[in-house]
Amino acid sequence: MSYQLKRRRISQFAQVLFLNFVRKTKEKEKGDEVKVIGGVKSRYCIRVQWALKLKGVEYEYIIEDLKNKSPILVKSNPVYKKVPVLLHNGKAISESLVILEYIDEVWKENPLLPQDPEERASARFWAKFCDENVISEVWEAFGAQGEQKKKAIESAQESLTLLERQVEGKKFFGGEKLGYLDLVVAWIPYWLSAIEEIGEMKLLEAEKFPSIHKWTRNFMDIALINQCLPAREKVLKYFHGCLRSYVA
Ligand SMILES: N[C@@H](CCC(=O)N[C@@H](CS)C(=O)NCC(=O)O)C(=O)O
Repeated sequence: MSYQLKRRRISQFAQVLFLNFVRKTKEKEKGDEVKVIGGVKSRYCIRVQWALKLKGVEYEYIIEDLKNKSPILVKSNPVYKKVPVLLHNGKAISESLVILEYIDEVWKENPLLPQDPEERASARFWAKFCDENVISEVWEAFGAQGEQKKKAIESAQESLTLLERQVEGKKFFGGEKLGYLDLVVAWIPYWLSAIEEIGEMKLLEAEKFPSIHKWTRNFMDIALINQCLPAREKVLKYFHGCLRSYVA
C-alpha cells in the first residue's frame, strides 16, 4: 500500500472516530429519556426500578392498569402485553431479565452482572431457575390443599435449598456487592412472606435457610432497596385476591 493511500485511510479512520465522539457527546448533552411501564406491586417491575436506581439513572414510572391495558403497553410489548417495559429514548425493551441486562450494558457504572464469563453464566442460570422453577413451585403450594399442599411445599423447599447454597458464606448472591442475581431473587424476602401469610404455610423456615435469612437482612438494610418497596397491605390484598380466584 502506498504511503499516500495509508495516510488517506488513517485520516478517514480518524474522521469516523471524531464523528462518533461528536454524536455521543450530543446524545449525552441531550440526556436519556427513560420511562418504565409497570405495576404498583409487581415483583418483576421492582427489579427494574432497583437496577435503574443503583445505576443512578433518572426515570419516569408509568403505572399501568393491568385490567384495562393501555395502547402504549400493547404497542410496546405486543407479544406478552405484560409489565415491566423499559422505554429508553423511545425504544421498548420487555421481559424483566432482558431489561436488567440491557440496563447493565447501557449504563456501565455499578455493574450488575459479574465480569467473569463463568460467573455471569452462573448468575443467569440461577436467575432463570428462580423465575421458572421457584416461582411456579411456590405458586403451586400457595393454591394447593391437604396432601397436595404438603408435597408442593416440600418440592418448593428443595428448590429453595439450592438457592440457599448459592448464598452460603456470602453477603450477597454476587459476593460482597449487590448484583443482578440479588435483584432477581429479591421477591423472596418481601413477596414470599406475604404469600406464606395468605397461603397459611411456612416455606422459608429460619433454621432450614439461615443463609437466605442472613442475606435478607443484608439486602433489606440497603436504603435504596427498602425505600422502593410497595406497601405490605397492597401486596397482602393482591395475594388475597389471587387465592380467591384459585379457590373459585
Ligand atoms: N416474565 C415476565 C413476567 C412479567 C409479568 O408476569 N408481569 C405481570 C405483572 S407482575 C403482568 O404484566 N401481568 C398481566 C397479564 O398477565 O396480563 C418478566 O419477567 O417481565
